[in-house]
Amino acid sequence: MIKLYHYIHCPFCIRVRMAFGFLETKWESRPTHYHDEKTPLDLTGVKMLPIVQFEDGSAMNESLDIIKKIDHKDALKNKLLENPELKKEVEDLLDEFAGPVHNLCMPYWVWTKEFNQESREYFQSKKEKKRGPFHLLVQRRNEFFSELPPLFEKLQSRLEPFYRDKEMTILDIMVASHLWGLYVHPDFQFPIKIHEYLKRVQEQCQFDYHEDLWKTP
Ligand SMILES: N[C@@H](CCC(=O)N[C@@H](CS)C(=O)NCC(=O)O)C(=O)O
Repeated sequence: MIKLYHYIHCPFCIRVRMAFGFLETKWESRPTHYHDEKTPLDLTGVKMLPIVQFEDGSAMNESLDIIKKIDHKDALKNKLLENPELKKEVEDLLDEFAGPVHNLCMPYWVWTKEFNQESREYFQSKKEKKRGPFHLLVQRRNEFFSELPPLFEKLQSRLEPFYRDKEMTILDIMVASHLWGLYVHPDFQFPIKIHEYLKRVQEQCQFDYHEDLWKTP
């Protein structure tokens, strides 16, 4: 069976989990600790997840390449990403979301069951180098939340009801996986149309974020 090495919170890893669900591909889950450098380095030579390992032992990374490879019939319309304008439009939107979403989520993700003390310290020290101390990010959370509404409006204007499409595509996996992390905030409410959109994607992918949470060794 195909094995997926992944971090529970990681949006790129969630992309692959969503694709497996949508494509009804059977897979073996290998939630991996963030400080575990050996596992990814042994598999691909790079400390980066997601990684899939196929039955023949070969392994690959890069979420979009993985999805393209497992989606034999192009059910997710991966070819849409060959349209440079559309690809840029989605990637630009994800880049705009990335700042506030990661500033809001990282200080909370580290306190979920996914992390132990060692992986928490590894993650925090790595991420704080770029973003500054987590406790200061938490203090600024209202500022980060206030950056989200115009981005949600932009996204909403493109939903038909999926991302510029009547059917679910790879673009919805890219968008939904990157927004999913915000559910870590119990007091945060997505605008209803965006919440409904995320639920539509979740249903199509039979996606259960918490399914693997308690499997992290
Ligand atoms: N372009 C890659 C990006 C994957 C990526 O950035 N993964 C992050 C986790 S979200 C990672 O493995 N980081 C390892 C580290 O920073 O130590 C993909 O689409 O798969």
